[in-house]
Parts: sequence; C-alpha cells; structure tokens
Amino acid sequence: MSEKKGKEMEATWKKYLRKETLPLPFCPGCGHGIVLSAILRAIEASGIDIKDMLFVSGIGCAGWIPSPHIRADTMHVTHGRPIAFATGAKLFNPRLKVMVVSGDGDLASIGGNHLIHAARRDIDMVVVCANNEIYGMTGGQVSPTTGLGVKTTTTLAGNIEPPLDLCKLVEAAGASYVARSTVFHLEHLISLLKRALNLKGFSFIDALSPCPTQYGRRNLYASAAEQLKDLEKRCILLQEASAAPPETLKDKVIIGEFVLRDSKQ
Ligand SMILES: Cc1ncc(C[n+]2csc(CCOP(=O)(O)OP(=O)(O)O)c2C)c(N)n1
Repeated sequence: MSEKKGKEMEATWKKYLRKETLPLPFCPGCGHGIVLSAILRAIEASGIDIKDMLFVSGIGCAGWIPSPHIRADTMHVTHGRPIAFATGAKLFNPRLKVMVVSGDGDLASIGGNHLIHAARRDIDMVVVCANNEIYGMTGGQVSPTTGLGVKTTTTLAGNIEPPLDLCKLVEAAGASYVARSTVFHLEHLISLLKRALNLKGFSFIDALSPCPTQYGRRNLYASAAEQLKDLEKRCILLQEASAAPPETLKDKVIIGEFVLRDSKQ
C-alpha cells in the first residue's frame, strides 16, 4: 500500500471508529474486519453523513462489525431480529439511512423470515450479510449457507444439505438491489456497498468473509491466507459467468450485481 493510501485509510478509521472500542474483537485472519473497512470506505465515497445513519446488528461475531465500533448510532439486538428492529427504526424516522450488518446464521437461519418479508415489502434499508458460511461465534455449527461436504461441529462427516443462495432468495422475494462480493475482492465489495447506499428500497449484499477459526481449521486450510485466496479461486464475476459453459460453473460462486431496480418508494 502506498504511503498516501495508508494515510487516507488512517483518516477514515479516525473519523468513523470509536477509538476506545479498539482493537476489534475478531480472530486473526477473520474477514469481518475487512467487511467493516469496506462499509466505512463506501460511506466515505458515497458522501452520506454518518450522523444520518443507524446501524443494526444481531448476535454472532458479525454482530460486532458495526457495534460498538462505528462512531454513529448503533443497535446490537437479539439474535435473528436486526431487520425487525431496523424496520421499526425506519418507520419511526424515515429520514434515517438504515444499515443492517449481521451473519448468515443470524440473517438466514433464525432471522430468515424477516429477511424474506423485508425484501418482499422492499423496505428502504441496506442489509449486509457477513457470510462466513458457518456459525462462528457459537463454535462452528452448520449454517444455511454452509456448502455441501463442508465439515462443521454439527456435520463432522461433511454437510449433506445443499446451501441456500441468499441472493436468489431475496431476489425472488422482491428486493430492489441484490449483489454479492467477498472480502478478497475488496474494491468490488466497496463499489457494491456504495451503490446500495445511494439507492432506495431493500438492498442486500452477500459479503463472503472467511472464518479461519471455525471453518478453516476443520476444513484443512493451511492458513487464513490460503482460505482468503480460495475465495479468489471459488468466485467468478457475473459477466464472465454469463459467457462460460454452464458445466464449468458447477462449483463456482458468482459475484456481481444480480438485481438493480428503481424502487417505487
Ligand atoms: C435465540 C437465540 N438462539 C441461539 C443463540 C445462539 N447463537 C448466538 S450467535 C449464533 C449464530 C452466529 O452465527 P452467524 O450469525 O453466522 O454469525 P458469525 O458468528 O458466524 O459471524 C447463535 C446460534 C442466541 N444467542 N439466541
């Protein structure tokens, strides 16, 4: 990183983070800190005043991404319910820019119904799923986004259930904006977040974020860096995927913008 870029980033951190809450609580190699960085850099690029924002998160490691670290209003609420709290806050004060940041377990398992119906109602909020494809905080149980064959504490011989594609789910439900990226593809992730922040309606971003502690170790990644690099191997950009023969996409995760609708709100 250049010295100039480093200084810019430091200024962003100082502006948006509560210094007294640092260091972040994440394990070494966890992607959730990168998700936080991407969110803050997208806010800076979008021109939105963070004082007009509310961040809502549920329970899990991902729940600690906004709260208490971001220097703004944050609500750290019950497991599976951040979208419900965010909906209430948005109804109370429609001028608020509301962002939910939580995990795949929180948003898609216990909170799955809230996700579906907020997308169906096209409620004006940005939902960021820090998707590590496992329940990180509680010891590494299988989640709705865990891939086939993946070893977790509850699937010791490998997961036999197919994963849920959260982007397809919210697209079918009616979301205005649906996109996916990863913490490996940082600039791409920032651009999606920036786009979502400037839209109205229900925006959903699936942000793949590795969990070296619960997922990586059990699935024999040599290091956190190797797990991060694996995101590069597993993912393909939507534009490339559209031109590729379908049989080559079998084990691929498609990243990009899947839905970009003008919301009626
Ligand atoms: C009602 C309720 N059920 C279960 C739990 C236990 N619990 C806390 S976090 C969590 C899952 C966390 O996984 P995820 O949302 O994917 O976040 P991560 O820790 O992986 O970032 C569970 C099951 C709880 N706190 N409350």
